[in-house]
Amino acid sequence: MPADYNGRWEMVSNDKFEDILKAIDIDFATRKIASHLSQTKEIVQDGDKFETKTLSTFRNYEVNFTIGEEFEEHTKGLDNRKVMTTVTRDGDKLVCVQKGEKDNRGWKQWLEGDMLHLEIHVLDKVCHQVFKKSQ
Ligand code: VLZ
Repeated sequence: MPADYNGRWEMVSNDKFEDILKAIDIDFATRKIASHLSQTKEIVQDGDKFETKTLSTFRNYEVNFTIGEEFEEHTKGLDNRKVMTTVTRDGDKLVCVQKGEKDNRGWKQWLEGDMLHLEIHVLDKVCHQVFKKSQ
């Protein structure tokens, strides 16, 4: 049985998110707001298909993907770039590569008990977020 990411996940920590925002050229004022937001993840997973929503009081971000299928991701409301995105599995981990203007861009997501971990990386910056299952 692959890891089950279905559900609603509430942010409990967000380490160095502002570094990521800076690395993707988000302006100072937006960074100050965005880095203090509590984010909620809503994930609907059906086999290899994922529908994900990252929600906050300031902005929401939605992205849907199928494991192993490259697609063009428009980072709407973030840095508004187009990247070529592929999400694969490494055991129970999801590993995302976002090819585009910014090198080494992507994220990894995994479960530890009822916690969801997300590590976001761009250039030499790494952010670590933890979410707790709420539904
Ligand atoms: O996560 O792609 O969980 O499948 C932040 C929105 C979204 C609120 C971050 C802040 C996206 C707005 C992270 C800042 C300007 C992401 C994937 C893995 C989604």
